[in-house]
Amino acid sequence: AKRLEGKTIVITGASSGIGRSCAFEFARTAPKHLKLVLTARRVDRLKEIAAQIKEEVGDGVKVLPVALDVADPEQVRGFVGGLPEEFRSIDVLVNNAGLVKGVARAPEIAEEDINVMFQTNVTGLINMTQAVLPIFKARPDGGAGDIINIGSIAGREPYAGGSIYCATKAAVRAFTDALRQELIATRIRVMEIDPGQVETEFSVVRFYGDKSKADAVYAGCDPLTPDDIAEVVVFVAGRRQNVVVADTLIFPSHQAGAGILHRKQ
Ligand code: NDP
Ligand code: 8X3
Repeated sequence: AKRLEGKTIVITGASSGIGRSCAFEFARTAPKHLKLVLTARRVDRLKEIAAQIKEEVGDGVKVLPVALDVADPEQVRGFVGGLPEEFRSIDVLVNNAGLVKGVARAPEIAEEDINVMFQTNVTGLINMTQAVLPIFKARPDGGAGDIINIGSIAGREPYAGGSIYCATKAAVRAFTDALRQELIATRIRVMEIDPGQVETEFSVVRFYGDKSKADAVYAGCDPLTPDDIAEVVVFVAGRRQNVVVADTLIFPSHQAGAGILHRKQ
C-alpha cells in the first residue's frame, strides 16, 4: 500500500467488470493518498463509481471520471492534455478496455465487428500507451511508470468462433513483449495479465445484449470474479520498482485452457 501512495493511476474501461474492480481495489489498497483517473465511454457509470469510492474510503483518494473512447485516436490524442494539471503526472496505466463481438466463423464476421475489436483492443491500447510514454520517459533514470495490459488466454490459445478476438489479444501480447524490450534501459515496467474465464459484461457484449446466451457461457462453471483479477493488477503495480511481474495467466480452478472448462452437470 505504501508503494502506491501518491500515485496517479489511469484505468481504461473502468465502467464495468475488471476495470471497475481495479478502481475499487486500488482505492482500498492505498486509501490515503491516491489519484484515480477512470475512463470509459459510459461516463455516468464512472461518476457513480467515483461516488461509491468516496463513500467507502473518503477523500484520501481523488477520483476523476473522464469520458474516453479508446477506439477514437483523436480522443486519445487529446486525453493527457485535457486532464487537470494535478492528474497529469500519470504513474500507472491499466490498459483494460476491450471487447469481443459475436462468435461468427471467419466468412461471416461482420466488418464492423472486426473493426471495433481491433480499434478498441489493439489500436486503442497502443494509442493509450503512446499517450502516456512521454510522461514516463521524462522521469529520471531513462524514465519510470507502469503499463499493465489486460490480455487473455485467448491471445495464447486461439479458438474457433473467436478468430478476431484471439488475434487482437495475440497482438496485445506481441506489442507488450516488444515494448518491454524497447524500454529495457528505463525503469518503465511493461506487464501483461491474461485472465481466463471471468464473469463480467464481457459475454453480454459478445452476444449483443442477449443475457440468456451470456448466462449459458457460465452455466455449471465457477468463473473468476472481476475482483480476482483486480487483486493481481494491484499486486503487480505495488511491487518494488525493480520487480517486473512480466506475464501472468489466471484461471478459475475448473479451467485449464481457452476451451478446456470442466462443467458440473
Ligand atoms: P466488461 O464488458 O465488463 O468491461 C469492458 C470495459 O471496457 C467496459 O468498462 C467498457 O466501457 C470498456 N470499453 C469497451 N469499449 C471501449 C472503448 N471503445 N473505449 C473505452 N472503453 C471501452 O468486460 P471485462 O471487464 O471482462 O473486460 C475487460 C478486459 O478484460 C477486456 O480487455 C477483455 O478482453 C479482458 N478479458 C476478459 C475476460 C473475461 O472472461 N471476462 C477474460 C480475459 C480477458 P464502456 O462501454 O463504458 O466504454
Ligand atoms: C476472454 C476469454 O476464452 O472467453 O478473453 O475468449 S475467452
